[in-house]
Amino acid sequence: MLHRVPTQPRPGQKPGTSGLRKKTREFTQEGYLENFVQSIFNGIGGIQGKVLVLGGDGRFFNSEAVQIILKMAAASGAANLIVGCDGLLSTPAASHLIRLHGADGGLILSASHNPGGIDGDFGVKFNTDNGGPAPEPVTEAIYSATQTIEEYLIVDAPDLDLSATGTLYLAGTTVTVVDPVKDYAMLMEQLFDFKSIRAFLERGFTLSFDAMHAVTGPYAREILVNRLGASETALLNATPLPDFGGGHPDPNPVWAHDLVAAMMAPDAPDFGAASDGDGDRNMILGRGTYVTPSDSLAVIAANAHLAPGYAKGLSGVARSMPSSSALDRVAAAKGLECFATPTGWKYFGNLLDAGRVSLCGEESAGTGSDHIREKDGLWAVLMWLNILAARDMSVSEIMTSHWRRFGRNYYSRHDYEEVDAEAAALLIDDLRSRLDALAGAEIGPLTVRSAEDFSYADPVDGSVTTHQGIQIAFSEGARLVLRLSGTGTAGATLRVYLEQFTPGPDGLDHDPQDALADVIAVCDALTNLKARLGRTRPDVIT
Ligand code: VG1
Ligand code: CO
Repeated sequence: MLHRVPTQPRPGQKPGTSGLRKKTREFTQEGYLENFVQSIFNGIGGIQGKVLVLGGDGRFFNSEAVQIILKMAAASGAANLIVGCDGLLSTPAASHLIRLHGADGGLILSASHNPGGIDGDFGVKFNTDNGGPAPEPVTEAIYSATQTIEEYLIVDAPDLDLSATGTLYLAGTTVTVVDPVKDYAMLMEQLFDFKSIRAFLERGFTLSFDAMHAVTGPYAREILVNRLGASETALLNATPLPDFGGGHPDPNPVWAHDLVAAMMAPDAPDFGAASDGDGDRNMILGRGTYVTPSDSLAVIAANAHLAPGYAKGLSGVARSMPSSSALDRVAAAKGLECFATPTGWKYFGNLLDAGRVSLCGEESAGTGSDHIREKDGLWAVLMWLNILAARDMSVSEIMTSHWRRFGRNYYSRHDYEEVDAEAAALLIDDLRSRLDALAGAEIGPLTVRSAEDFSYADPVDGSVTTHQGIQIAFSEGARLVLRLSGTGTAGATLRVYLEQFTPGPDGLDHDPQDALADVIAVCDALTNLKARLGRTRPDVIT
């Protein structure tokens, strides 16, 4: 039975950096999810006869949302929904399935690294037929559909049993329930030298992987334990939980502190890693060593050819603008084109599709390649294991040799979370209005070389995206970036990105916060941000 349910637009259903994220209690309100999902269908010109991939990171409301979306897709005439068993799919696995099946797109249910549970966050992302996050014109069309919606369509049917793989039918729609892990694991086996990684582990190289009670647990078990022979005890928090065990499933030194503490101990494993809620982020550690995501990207750029899937070299590389310039140094040495894009994976899509780049990454712990169109947490872990096995070195040896060769880009991000949205917007506007006057200014120990409100002209389709963060470069090799987060669900989050280059060979082993002291002080002097935001220190330092 098809129902046409009258509805009214809900304010604020505007996708941010990565999909629509709201408090779970808002998403679970009668009709809220339905409005947004119908607006996705309407915004992309309907889904009659289309094939869509569907799954999520298992957070609270995942199962209910999957059932609702299946019934709505059937009501709107979708030909086929490909859904992970129990409604689970990591973001990278969903991206892969879209490409593998030539689907028209996919819906991924996740608020990524944001906490889950009834008092946490929920989210919905729409990916297009290239497997990547919907680009801006598509999210704009979806947003505008949310503002005019009058009804949504849903069939009245019992919930489907998604606990086993197989084919089910819902009205005229075929629902294919797939193993969420298998195809993804096969793809990883094609890209990396599993034989040499397995042998490396057999020789005694030890590792620890923290799935943070999120979606990568089953993926890590299949790949690291079953296929690569790591011990089951190498997996931490590998059972997905609807509230991620009460934690933030964000793989950084603050939220994955247990793993980081364990990795700093003298008896630590050789290698440590973690992934986020939906499996697209990664954190890389060695015994006594934390690798910043920007450095990890640079190391991968320098060594990717050691993995079979990348043996012929990279076509080009890209990083988000706030990410450190460590990547640029490797690119210059290798003669590779290097792009700086706005924050958010959607901006890499055109470059990847056009073959201009085959590796990209963000300072927020996202790294990936042209194998899919999303960042990919376990991919980064396997890339590191492949590099370590091929070079037979420790993580800290790799980092030291990398810095000796390329110099070190000290880097840190300071986040001021849930601050007053108006005060944060004013702070940015104020700084923006002073940018022209800043060039050449001496502020404390640093001299401004350039100051801009970052805008990006896509080299493939020429589209221009403006206001993507304030970027100030200093003659002394320092850089400061400020922007407002587009993934938060309460107040505003101001992100301050800090960078200082040191060419070496001396001065390569400072504490990053010390090495960044000048640019931190200059940021305070320029913005007076602590007073303006009423804070004494950042909430999160990564
Ligand atoms: C953050 C990160 C950004 C990342 C985005 C989605 O966005 O900074 O680099 O692409 O999250 O990641 P923002 O606007 O809050 O800075 V995921 O793993 O949370 O989907
Ligand atoms: Co994520």
